[in-house]
Amino acid sequence: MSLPGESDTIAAVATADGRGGIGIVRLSGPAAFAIGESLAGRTLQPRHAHHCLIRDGSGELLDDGIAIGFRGPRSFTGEDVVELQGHGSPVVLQRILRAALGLGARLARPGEFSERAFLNDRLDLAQAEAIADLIDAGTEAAARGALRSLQGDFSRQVHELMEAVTALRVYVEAAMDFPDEEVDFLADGDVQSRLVGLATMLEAIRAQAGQGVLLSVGITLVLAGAPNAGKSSLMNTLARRDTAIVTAIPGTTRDILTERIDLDGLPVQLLDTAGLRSSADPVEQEGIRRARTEIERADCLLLLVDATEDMDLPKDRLEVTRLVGATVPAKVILVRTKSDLLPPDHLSAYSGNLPVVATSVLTGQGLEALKQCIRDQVGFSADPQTTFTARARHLHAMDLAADGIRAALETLASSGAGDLVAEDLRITHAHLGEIVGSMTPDALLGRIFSSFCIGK
Ligand SMILES: Nc1nc2c(ncn2[C@@H]2O[C@H](COP(=O)(O)OP(=O)(O)OP(=O)(O)O)[C@@H](O)[C@H]2O)c(=O)[nH]1
Ligand SMILES: [Mg+2]
Repeated sequence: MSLPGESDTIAAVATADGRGGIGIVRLSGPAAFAIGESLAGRTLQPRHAHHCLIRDGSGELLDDGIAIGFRGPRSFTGEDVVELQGHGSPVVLQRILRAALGLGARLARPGEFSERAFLNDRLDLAQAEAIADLIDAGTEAAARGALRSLQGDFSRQVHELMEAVTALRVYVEAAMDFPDEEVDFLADGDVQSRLVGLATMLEAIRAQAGQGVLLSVGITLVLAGAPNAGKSSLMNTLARRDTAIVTAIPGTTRDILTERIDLDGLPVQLLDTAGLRSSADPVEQEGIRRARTEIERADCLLLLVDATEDMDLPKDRLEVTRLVGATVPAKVILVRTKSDLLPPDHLSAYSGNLPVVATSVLTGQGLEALKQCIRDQVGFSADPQTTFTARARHLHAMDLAADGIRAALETLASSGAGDLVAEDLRITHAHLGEIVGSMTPDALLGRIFSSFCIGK
């Protein structure tokens, strides 16, 4: 990983692959202005848009565009940055990029612009990750949440907690400077109640971040059941598209079909699968095998049963597992389909302990209830006004931080040794620091930024 101030100049196409109205080649590093000015054929006044003819090192005209320079540290990366806006043709942009490389720039690694912004303290790590989440946002709510993280809503709460941990550690360490009073000092209940306060604060942020992970990552929802149960019909209705073929012939769907849908802010990857039954047809067998693989990977499983023939409904998860012939780690919802075919109130009572919803794609009955049931089952209750996006690695760090606080409470109760309590708090602080990047090992940073795309 390069160090701030010592870096070479990097370049990449910053806009998406493919054709567009405009495309941008971005340069960052000590030679950004020299290279940018050479390409633009003129001096660049910082923060001014200059119309220019973009030429390569040998003077060949590449495009007619705009150049804008930003002097560090007041730039995205904190270094000198130049952006060349040309026409959005992959060929033109590659030629401009090649010309920049010919003038001494190096091709940026994935995420390297964001990495430099982080190393130069323009962003903390959670904010840098929010850039990737914003670009990848699958729903409007996810985009809003990522923007909140980028603005620092999440980081601020983590920093507040870190400060509270440090304050308590200083307090405990101060007590150790007065050995005669240490025991009384730690035993008077103040440290304990502050530790409990920290645990409560952490739990609240953890809960919010958990919603944030659902918001950015979303869930995989698998539709499964016997042939003809109405899986493909429900898929098409939820996706509002005629993705899957629907016929009255059992065994219509064989491949896995997927759609991304926005379930009131929750990004959902919806999978339609082959109807489960024993079949001699090798094509259908393969479809059923794939269906079972997806069932085992799902976050939430909708088990569809035709309401007109639902005599044998599974009572619990164990029976579901037997019925679908696969392990089911997911939350399960029983969906009794085609309820329009039964006279009102003719649906037999259900005596099992699985959540159950009766639906009809013809009348729309039960569809809102089903969506609500899915949100409840996966625990999605994000407030669209306040939720920020987060990642699984943040939750993990918070769990380790919570372990640290728990250990401090136990130490206090058992030995009352101030130095051990202080050490538990130091560990807690370090885990929280991993979220915002103040204590993050290089290897982890490398992994995080390399998952970004080039030009980000
Ligand atoms: N009346 C009524 N018919 C439905 C409903 N949903 C599905 N059907 C009918 O049931 C039949 C099977 O529907 P599909 O959606 O193809 O069922 P599937 O579970 O995907 O079937 P396979 O792909 O064969 O496993 C079709 O004739 C549908 O029109 C419903 O809510 N009401
Ligand atoms: Mg089908």
